Amino acid sequence: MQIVLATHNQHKVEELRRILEPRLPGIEVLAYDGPEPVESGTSFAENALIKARTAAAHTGLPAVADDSGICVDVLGGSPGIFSARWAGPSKDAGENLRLLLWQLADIPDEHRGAHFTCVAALALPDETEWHVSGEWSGHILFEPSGSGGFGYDPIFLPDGYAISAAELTPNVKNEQSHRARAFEHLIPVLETLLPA
Ligand code: ITT
Repeated sequence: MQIVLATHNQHKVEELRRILEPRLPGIEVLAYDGPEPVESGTSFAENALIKARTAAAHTGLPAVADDSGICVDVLGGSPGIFSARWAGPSKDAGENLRLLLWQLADIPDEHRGAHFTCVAALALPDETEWHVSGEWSGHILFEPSGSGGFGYDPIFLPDGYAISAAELTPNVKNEQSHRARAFEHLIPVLETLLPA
């Protein structure tokens, strides 16, 4: 059985392969290279479903998508679904996190709470759909630290850790993250719906 990962973000592909492949023996996880869907939804769930539906329709295979982002308490949950393009359409991770740090420059540590959210969606070619979510709580640092991970990881201090998400090993991030938590809920669905 094959499933397709409906993302153009190579970092997500790597993390999702590491999360899914050991748990789904017999299921081949393919990368998606079809048209990029327009993320016109107003929630993580809507956008995740748009991506999964688009890839399922294009490939004729079950498609799994991830819509994710960082939600900062003092910004009312922003950047949220706009995380990838927070500083503009180029999706430049460095510019995104510099803008966020600038916006939080005067905010003291105790008010820098934030969480990552991930909604994982599954769409089958017969139009059956499913979505589940996961969160990862922490704080926004005052400056970037670490070179692992991607996106906002260098400025995210996960609860329970004294190092940024970009300083965690991939194994630890892939056990703890919003993505790990969302897909932990999707794996039983995949096991039930998709014969190996
Ligand atoms: P696809 O839509 O093709 O999947 P994308 O990167 O545009 O790729 P999203 O619209 O879901 O995906 O935006 C996710 C953004 O949220 C991502 O680009 C990062 O800026 C941020 N993000 C999500 N998960 C993250 C993680 O684990 N670590 C750091 N930043 C993350």
